[in-house]
Amino acid sequence: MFTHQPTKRFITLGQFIIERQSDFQYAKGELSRLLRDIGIASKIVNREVNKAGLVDIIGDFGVTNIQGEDVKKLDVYANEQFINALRSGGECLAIASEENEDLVDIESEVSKNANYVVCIDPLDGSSNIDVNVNIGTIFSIYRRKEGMTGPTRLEDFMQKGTEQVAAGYVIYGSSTMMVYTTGKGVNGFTLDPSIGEFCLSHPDMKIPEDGSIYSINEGNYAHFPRGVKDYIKFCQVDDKATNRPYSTRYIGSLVADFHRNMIKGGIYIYPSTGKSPNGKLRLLYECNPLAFIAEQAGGVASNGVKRILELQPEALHQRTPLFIGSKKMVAKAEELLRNAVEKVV
Ligand code: AHM
Ligand code: MG
Repeated sequence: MFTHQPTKRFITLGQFIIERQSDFQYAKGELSRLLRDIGIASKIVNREVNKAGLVDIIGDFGVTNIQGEDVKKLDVYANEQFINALRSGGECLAIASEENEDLVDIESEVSKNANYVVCIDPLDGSSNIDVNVNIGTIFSIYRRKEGMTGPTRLEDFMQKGTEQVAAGYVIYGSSTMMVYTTGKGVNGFTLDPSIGEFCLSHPDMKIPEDGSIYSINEGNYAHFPRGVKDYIKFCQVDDKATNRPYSTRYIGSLVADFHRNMIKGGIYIYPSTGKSPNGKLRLLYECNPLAFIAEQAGGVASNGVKRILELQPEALHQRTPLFIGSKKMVAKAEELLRNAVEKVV
């Protein structure tokens, strides 16, 4: 006898965003449309990332971005896609992008009444583009500051991470995923290439409280502060009871390292170094969005002393050290940093 098996219901990103719209206090659909626009642009970027080895789209573009790094063609392409999507969507007033020194003002008729600004790293992990290793997109969304009218100003972007209304990342990997939060937990969507839709695959993501993976570029060891060196030694000690030595995993793409640690438990560190006292990573479009996601998933993000989300931004491309991931691991790193400072005093 034939018994009807109910088919498992697929929830697409678009459906999910609409279902959850009322979670958000300004539930007018504007934020939903912004997230949808970012989702669409990321599918276009994904298509190009996937054929990066086939067409002449990889390789240096021949210009240097404001961070002094070589810009790859794909970075430029991704930047344009996200800006275009946000421009035509009508909900975004201005964008702060890793690829643009100044704010990108969206001067379009459709967006003149928009209420949101977006910070974005369109293609993070750029050194991995030409070697077929995971790269990602990171984004953060803020509502314009209360009472601000007229053209966008820098102040619209100088808001603490605690003010983010949404943040997320896209990982272009063995499969492509979008993970985001609007402050009510974290959900992950995997792109089903057969239907061209992101489908809910990782509902209510949680970072394990503890882990046994540490991710840091140990090549810079000699330049690390004492406390970071102490933490690395702690990770390497043989101690069965605490699962040590931990494993080291470092892809060199923040999104990929963070995503793995989200799922398996772990810590990602980019500390200050002798050469770069504020580390390498940017507060607005790398650290704040991932810190929001980490906290929403039960993890922690700090600059070693203070919660990332409470840092007051002072410049668009400001950098900060980052310690992010499983609660217990970040707490231990902070403890050793404190101890090292006390020893010196
Ligand atoms: P990018 O935005 O220019 O790609 O730089 C950020 C990347 C992160 O994805 C990654 O974690 C880090 O830089 C790697 O830096 P390093 O090569 O110094 O370890
Ligand atoms: Mg980056």
